[in-house]
Amino acid sequence: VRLFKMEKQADIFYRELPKVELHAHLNGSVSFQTIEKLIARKPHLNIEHNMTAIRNGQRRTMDECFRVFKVIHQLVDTEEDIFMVAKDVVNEFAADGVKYLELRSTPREEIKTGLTKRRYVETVLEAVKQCKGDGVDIDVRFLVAIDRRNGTEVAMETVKLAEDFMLSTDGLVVGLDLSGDPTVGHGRDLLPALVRAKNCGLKLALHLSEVPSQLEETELLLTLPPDRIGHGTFLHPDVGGSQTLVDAVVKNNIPLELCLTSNVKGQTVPCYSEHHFKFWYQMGHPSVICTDDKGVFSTDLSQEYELAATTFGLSHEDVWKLSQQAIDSAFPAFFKTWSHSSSFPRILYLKQ
Ligand code: 6MZ
Repeated sequence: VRLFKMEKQADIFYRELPKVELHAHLNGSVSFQTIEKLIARKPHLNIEHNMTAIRNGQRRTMDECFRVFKVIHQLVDTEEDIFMVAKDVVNEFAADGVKYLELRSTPREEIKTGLTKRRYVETVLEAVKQCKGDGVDIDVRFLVAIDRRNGTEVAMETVKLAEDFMLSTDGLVVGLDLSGDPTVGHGRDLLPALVRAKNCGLKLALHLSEVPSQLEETELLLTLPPDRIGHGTFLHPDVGGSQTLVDAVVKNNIPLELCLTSNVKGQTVPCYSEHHFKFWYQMGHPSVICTDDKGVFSTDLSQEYELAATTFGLSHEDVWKLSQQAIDSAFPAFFKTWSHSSSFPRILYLKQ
């Protein structure tokens, strides 16, 4: 049992560092403890822990990673499940020192349980509000996700849903995510939905160039342009991307959400030292360390910062700066005040 729990905790500096998480998929972030509660609710599914998490040292193909999400979706298929999962995830990020979180999730309907996409989003937002009411020390916003495999029509419906929520939920819904298995579907079919989202004021966080075969799609989607890029693993020329793509990202100053453990365990990056964080960070381009799926990849944001620091030789001061700059890539506009308390820094945000 212990093997599937967090295998190692990050050093105290990284845990106490105030952090900003901008790329976290709700159902990929479900912890060992929450999975245990879900399995107890649904013993008939015969799901075991090793089907929902990839331990340290293990690797999976992307296809296998996407099968893991399907297993988790089986476990999370009622309003009660979603509420519990969202509350647990928000509490866990807060316990890890995350002060600002942009959570993303794909609205799902489940005929069997009567779950609708609208209730799905409402339930996540209710959980977020309850955490706030409970005094959990974290500020949360939500991105509605489009799963690329579901095609044009569903993408457009999802944008309309996100638009409704953006207009009616006190600023909690701030944007749209494009994610899902990168080997399935093509961005050109989703372009009308993304254009609509942009025109109505939703911010766009798009998974781009997560696998090598997406050059043409990336070129097309960069014309929007997106407000942030998820992964962007194959953008730069050394890994088969192109200088034109890099130039477009730099010219538009589009921050990258970079997820070290996810990319290494999912085998799109061969090892930590070859992670594209190095390329973008050295260039001084906005690079934000994120977890992607902290449950599935058995990690947390503190560990991701520690990994980046040990792999690329970052000092505590560099790490502090990296974490501080992440807030500039958040979707809402903030006035920031960062202050140092006696031994550890604190972060305060004031909404503009
Ligand atoms: C692309 C990913 C992903 O939406 O049910 N997702 N999409 N690349 C990744 N890298 C590993 N990790 C997660 O959370 C799970 C869903 O998030 C997307 C997939 O669509 C997955 O089904 P939600 O909360």
